[in-house]
Amino acid sequence: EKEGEVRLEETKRANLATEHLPSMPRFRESEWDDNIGYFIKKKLRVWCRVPKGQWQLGHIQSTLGAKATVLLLDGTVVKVSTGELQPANPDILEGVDDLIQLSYLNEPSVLHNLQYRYSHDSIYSKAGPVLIAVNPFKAVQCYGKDFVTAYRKKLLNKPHVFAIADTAYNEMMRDEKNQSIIISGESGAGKTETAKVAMQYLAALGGGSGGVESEILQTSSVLEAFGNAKTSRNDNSSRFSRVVQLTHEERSYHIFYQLCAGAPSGLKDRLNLKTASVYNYLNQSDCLVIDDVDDARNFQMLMEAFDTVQISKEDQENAFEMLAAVLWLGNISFQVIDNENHVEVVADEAVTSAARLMGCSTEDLMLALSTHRIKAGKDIFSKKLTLQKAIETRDALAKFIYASLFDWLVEGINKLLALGKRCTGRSISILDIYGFESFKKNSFEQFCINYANERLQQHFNRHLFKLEQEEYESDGIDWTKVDFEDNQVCLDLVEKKPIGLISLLDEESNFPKATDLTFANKLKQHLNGNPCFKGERGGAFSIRHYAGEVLYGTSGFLEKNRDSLHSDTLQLLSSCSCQLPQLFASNMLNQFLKPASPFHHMGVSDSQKQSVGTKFKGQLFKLMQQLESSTPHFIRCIKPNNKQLPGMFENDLVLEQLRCCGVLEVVRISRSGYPTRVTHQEFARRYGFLLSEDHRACQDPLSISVAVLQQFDILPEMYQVGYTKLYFRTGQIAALEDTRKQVLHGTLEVQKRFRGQRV
Ligand code: AD9
Ligand code: MG
Repeated sequence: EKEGEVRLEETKRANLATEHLPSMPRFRESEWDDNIGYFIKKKLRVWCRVPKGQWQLGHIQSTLGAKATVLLLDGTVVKVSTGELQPANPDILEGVDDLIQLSYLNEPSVLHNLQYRYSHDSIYSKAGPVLIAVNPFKAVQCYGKDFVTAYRKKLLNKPHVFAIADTAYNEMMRDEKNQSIIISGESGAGKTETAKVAMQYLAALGGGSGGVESEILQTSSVLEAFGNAKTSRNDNSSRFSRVVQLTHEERSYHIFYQLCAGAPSGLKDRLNLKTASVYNYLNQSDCLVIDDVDDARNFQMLMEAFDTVQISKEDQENAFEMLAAVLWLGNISFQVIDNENHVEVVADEAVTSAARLMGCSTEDLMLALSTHRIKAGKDIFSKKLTLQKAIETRDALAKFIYASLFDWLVEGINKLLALGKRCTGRSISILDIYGFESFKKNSFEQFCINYANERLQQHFNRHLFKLEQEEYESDGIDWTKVDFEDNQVCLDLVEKKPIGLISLLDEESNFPKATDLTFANKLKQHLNGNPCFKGERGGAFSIRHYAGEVLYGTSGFLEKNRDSLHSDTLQLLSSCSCQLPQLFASNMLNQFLKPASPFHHMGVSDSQKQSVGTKFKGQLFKLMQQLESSTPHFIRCIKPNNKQLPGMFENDLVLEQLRCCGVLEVVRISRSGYPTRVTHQEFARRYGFLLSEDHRACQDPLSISVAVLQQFDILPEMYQVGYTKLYFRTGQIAALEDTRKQVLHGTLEVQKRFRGQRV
């Protein structure tokens, strides 16, 4: 009985080990069991998961039932369940450029290969069509002009961002089709740096006389000053909204600190600018400086970059005014005036400065921040705001101004770059997008991010599928024997109308009495039938994403989904004399107001406004349209450690990311087909000498290849013969390779070995 119990425990553990790895490539049970005997007989290396969860190399000595005795390389002998063993690749495959070349595409092999390369400063690898970039956290010598030239002239063919950019460029010219380079990965993985490397290459191609090289490269300096901030995971993180709220030890956008530290005194006076520590939006996180970063100096560099990208002095001044307005908005305070918590704005330096910088009267600003106009039937009346509502209104205004400023910058830069330049009408887009996230606590932000990644993953799968299909078909391979999965069910869960997650969220957000809990119940009621959805306790739910299951708490979902920018605020902005946000405010007002709307002069009916979720979905659809009309190139960035340190490769962390960014998925998809591909010539050259005498008559590569396959009795379902290549299921080449090595080392005689022997 005891024995039985132990077995059961063991099996459970083995199952657990695989259960949390949904997309892990694994042998089918029978396949690997068949192979274990072979591995013992041939003394082949295996990966063995030792009790602490790490993988180590060793040799299986014997097996008894589901247990194996393994001799590890360091001499220790361990007894493990066979579920803890995976086949290791032969030596010749050590550190291959492309993971798909590995005979065994299991977790430890993939990790080992990346780590091996990383330790040799080969930070780039391929997984089929995907480029994997592991963040070196140090300067790696592979980006100079010489490298650009070498990749341009195809003198180098090691995996590199340059190679991807070069392919994109060539395919754009050859096919006259737009291209996109899609870069994903988690915070600090190196997406933005990778995007810059790609731009460096493309800018160099477009360079020469009158080229836009330096302008293009300087745009990143401008965009980073306004779009990046220090976070706990990345000192230079690309962010979206963090104007009004900061987490401990994180900063707002670099530009605020640069402006406060570096503005010349004349500008400072005009903006009534103080030091960063004075402003609530900046001082709330106890983090005003970054080690080794000089904000004042960076401000000077930004001014130079501004000049390079030809933003006029006047526009620069406008932009700085808006920044100062945002800072002063954050210092506006409220006074409670009755016992219902209604407020008035405190008339102080903050509100007068903000109003002056925005170009409206102090009274108008005070009114907009403390009251809302409400429509009841045909009447409009004014309603005082509670403290909480007033703060929300103020912060929403600050965010809107900042967002408008950013949009304006991007628009300006795009105009400049397009101006009078040779424009062929074709483009290469570089997408630097936030990767899949799964924390202990996940909220609306993670939901949006993961939804976007789910869409991109579908795009990715379909592209991969198409590529594979094309290759198989063009080489005359039977395509029906390959299965692929899709993630449409998960996308339906989110998008379907009227009972997808976003629709249900919108419905509930418009319902005044709704709470996070009623929302959670609504989800359970409508979505429980979808296999990707599970209602959880405590108002939570989980979604089975392609990269694993994520638990979301509904707390805050409704509030975050409502757009808190009130129509009154928009109206105020469009009447201001400040240029930039005014422009965007009137655009937005126009969008909401249908020409014949009876409310034309009273502002937007707030129910006409799109929710954040729906807007996000719309933007995502637009992005997908753009991507779908282009040829994609994928780069997956990996962060090897959380300390931002060079030379440190943490297996678990990397594995998690490989799964989240779909690399294991690529590997799995490739495994589901015939991952090993060798041309007839290569195959004949490498293994032809193993043929026994009766086959020596074969001359051409194809017949030699087929003869080798027959002599080794490789099962017909394990390979297919194409017009130019041989296609093998996983593991087949490793066995051949092993025999080849033994023959070469003289440990095996060709003649004796090959009479009807099966590999
Ligand atoms: V975030 O989602 O925007 O927070 P990214 O964009 O993925 O993140 P980023 O490109 O900013 O990360 O890289 C983080 C840091 O890693 C950089 O500031 C560099 O210090 C470091 N890094 C990344 N890639 C390289 C590289 N190819 N060479 C050297 C690098 N250092
Ligand atoms: Mg970034």
